[in-house]
Amino acid sequence: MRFDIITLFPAIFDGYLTQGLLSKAIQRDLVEIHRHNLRDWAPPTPHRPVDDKPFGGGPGMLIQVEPTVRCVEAVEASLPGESNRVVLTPQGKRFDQPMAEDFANRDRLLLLCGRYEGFDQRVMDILQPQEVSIGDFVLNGGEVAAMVIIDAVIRLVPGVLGDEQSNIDDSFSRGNRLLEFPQYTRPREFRGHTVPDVLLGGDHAAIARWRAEQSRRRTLQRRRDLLGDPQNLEIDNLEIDLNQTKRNHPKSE
Ligand code: JQB
Repeated sequence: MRFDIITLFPAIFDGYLTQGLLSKAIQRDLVEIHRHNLRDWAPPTPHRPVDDKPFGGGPGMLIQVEPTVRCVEAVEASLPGESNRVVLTPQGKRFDQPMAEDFANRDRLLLLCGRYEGFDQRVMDILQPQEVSIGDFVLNGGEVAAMVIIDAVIRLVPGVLGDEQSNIDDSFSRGNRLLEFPQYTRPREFRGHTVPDVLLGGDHAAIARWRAEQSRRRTLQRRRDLLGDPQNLEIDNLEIDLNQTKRNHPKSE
């Protein structure tokens, strides 16, 4: 799988590309990541400008359409086949595990990272990229979001992870997913905090039951929205909070 990243700050990716799973996947030729500095397509004046003030006024600067479109066209002209353009933006469709699965099935992804207040609208009108957001908060640019996308996608590329992970990822993307149960490793006791007895007993059926129950409880309490019918979410959360209050402060009833 090949990623092409268009950015004004290619060095932001340096550490991410040279550590851990991703650097191994690159060494093994399972993943290719190419960065393209948008500034290379700026006018050849001393300051190489790529941004300007918004028409109609308002704060900040926008990335201009001309260098962006020229950059994308130059990158795509150097490669065969489909490119799958994606722009990171707070206005985009929320990134989730099914979208990561979808991206992992493409040969190539072109990630457009903005800065300042984002791109001139004509970048979207002309290039028609898929507009994607990693969540409801405001970042300073698309680079961190692009790393999130790459991180979620490469672990779905065959061979990048050990095969044992694939089942977990599959069930997570199929929609009927639960939060993970708590896990423990050595030591068996630290500062009076012990490992639940059931995990030390060797009764594998009992362990499976305990883990399933923990997953169900956690999901109900923390992420009721994962279980369906978001209409009941507020009411359910209120009831859960009430029950917790009763459990933790029984005298307050
Ligand atoms: C500039 C970005 C995100 C890319 C994702 C997410 O876009 C803006 N609009 C108004 C003010 C500031 C910005 C900053 N900005 C390019 C750019 C933010 C992505 C971004 C994002 N994907 N939050 N923010 N989930």
